[in-house]
Amino acid sequence: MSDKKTNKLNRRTFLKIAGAAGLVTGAGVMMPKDILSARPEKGGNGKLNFEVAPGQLDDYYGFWSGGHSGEVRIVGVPSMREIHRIPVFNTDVGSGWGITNESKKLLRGKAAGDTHHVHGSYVDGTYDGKWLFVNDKLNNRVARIRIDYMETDAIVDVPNIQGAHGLFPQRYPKTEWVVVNSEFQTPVPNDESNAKNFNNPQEYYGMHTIIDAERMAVVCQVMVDENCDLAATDYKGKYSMCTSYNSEKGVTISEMLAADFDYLIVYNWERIKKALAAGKYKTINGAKVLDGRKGHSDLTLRIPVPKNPHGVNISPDGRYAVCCGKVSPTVTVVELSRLDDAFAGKIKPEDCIVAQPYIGLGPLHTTFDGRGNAITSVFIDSTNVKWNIDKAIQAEKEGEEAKKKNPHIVDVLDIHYQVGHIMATMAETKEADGQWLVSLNKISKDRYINVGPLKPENDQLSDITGEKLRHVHDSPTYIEPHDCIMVRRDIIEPKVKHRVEMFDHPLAVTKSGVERKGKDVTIKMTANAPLFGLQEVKLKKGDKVTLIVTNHDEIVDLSNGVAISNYNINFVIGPYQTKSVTFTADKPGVFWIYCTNFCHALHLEMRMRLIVEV
Ligand code: RUQ
Ligand code: CA
Repeated sequence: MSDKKTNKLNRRTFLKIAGAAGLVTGAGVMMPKDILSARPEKGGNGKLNFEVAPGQLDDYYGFWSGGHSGEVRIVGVPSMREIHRIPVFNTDVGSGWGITNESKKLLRGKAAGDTHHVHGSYVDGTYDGKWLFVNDKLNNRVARIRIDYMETDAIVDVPNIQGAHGLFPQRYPKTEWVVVNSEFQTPVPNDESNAKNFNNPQEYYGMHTIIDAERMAVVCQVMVDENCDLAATDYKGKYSMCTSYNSEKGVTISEMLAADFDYLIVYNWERIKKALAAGKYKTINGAKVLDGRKGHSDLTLRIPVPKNPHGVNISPDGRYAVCCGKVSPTVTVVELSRLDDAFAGKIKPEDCIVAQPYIGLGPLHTTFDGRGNAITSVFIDSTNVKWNIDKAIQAEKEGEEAKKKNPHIVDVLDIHYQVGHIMATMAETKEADGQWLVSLNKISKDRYINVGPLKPENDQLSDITGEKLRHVHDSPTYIEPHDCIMVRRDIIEPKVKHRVEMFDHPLAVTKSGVERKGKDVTIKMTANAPLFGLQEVKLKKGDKVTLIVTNHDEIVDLSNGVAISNYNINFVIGPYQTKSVTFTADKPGVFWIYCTNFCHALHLEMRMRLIVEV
């Protein structure tokens, strides 16, 4: 193997020749997809073509939260093919997430999580294709994913909260803040210094936390008596909000259901900024905590909503917040232009409500088609209900008789079964385009071949371009997608790189070698299929070893795996990527380091010895 280049696969040789001929450039690589991607014309009128034929590409990037798998997934829409997984709050042996030093530095010892809400960063009310943000309900963190590499690049721990749930980025003028809610109330602080309140639920509080998107650090927390469930921001950069279902401060189900009303709580950003500037906060566990409690504060406004409400979603024209009643069969429509007057005390909070139409049993979340219609998921009925916002408001004006006829209901679609979130394409932006709807159903029962007691969830795709919702496709998903967004391909695709910038990683290796300082050994190594930059490394038992590997292969889609036999180490590096691991060479013997990610006709020969001497 004197000249490894002569041993490359034919395709690679071709690509290299093509590169020399100028077809492959540093700036952009011509991929076969540019030739094959054209999908047939959009159908419309309820006749969209959902088939993505071999070689064709999807029209939308779907970003799915993976629930208690702790990850984020990329799903192509409308094919519903799972295209990629982005590890976040989990351990992923496929990529080495939770194994490499780079990922461990972000995870700080917590490689388990529970993601619920993925949202993109915004400029002027629509996605800018820069970041995704996702919550971890388990360990109370927020992660940021950089879209160019589709990798988690920052994780912030949020103090003073539990049940980090609803998350939403600022939509206007751009995402500087991201809000995250605490679904569970706890003592604040929740440690021995406050032990007197452990058994006193009246002294448990919720928090609406504001995070700086650029720095990924907590800006402040607004403390409230209630719990803070789902989150939303308006389209003007003035308000964020949360639903609360436990205004009772209950600690049992029956206590949490005692009241007929809970709240949509609105947070006034201008007043929050002023209170911060005026120093009106207490610093608790490093976070500036503002008092947003009823009767203590002008930072918050409470709009009463029946009963144990869940989702809150803003219509794409920025006019309405739609709150789902969950235990009430209604949704509550709040007109956002009235909030200024309500905060100024000119009208009562409940005067912001402009409609409260009947939807069905167990309304949870609402999405929008951008043509004045809302679609609400109804858990107990197992339906997606399409309804017209203007008609609901009109009937409310006309009174009870008009309301009884339910003039707002456009269509009711049965789903299979028990829907949580639903989302339409681009629906959380001002560019909602009303093409596709995904119903993230919690239960699949009989929809797939039986795989044992633990069955997949069932994501159902509907064409929403016509008057009626047209269900076209079922897609099983691994436990458990909670929520998703679907972003037009032209927003995301130009931002996504085929290879990383090699020197983004400060330790990128250009020359292989071993450095020793006493018992500390650093192995620097290149990988270029089918060769590691070293053929063997000799260690002494007890050495503390850091192995840094950089993939030097310039070919797009040529990744290398680095696995150390019997040392429980395995990670993968994409083109120009660097990752490192640190371990103690505690087992003497000969251990093969080998490539796990098929890379070459001589992939199996891509291995080297680690010799741990006594
Ligand atoms: S919640 S089923 Cu975690 Cu988004 Cu509503
Ligand atoms: Ca309640």
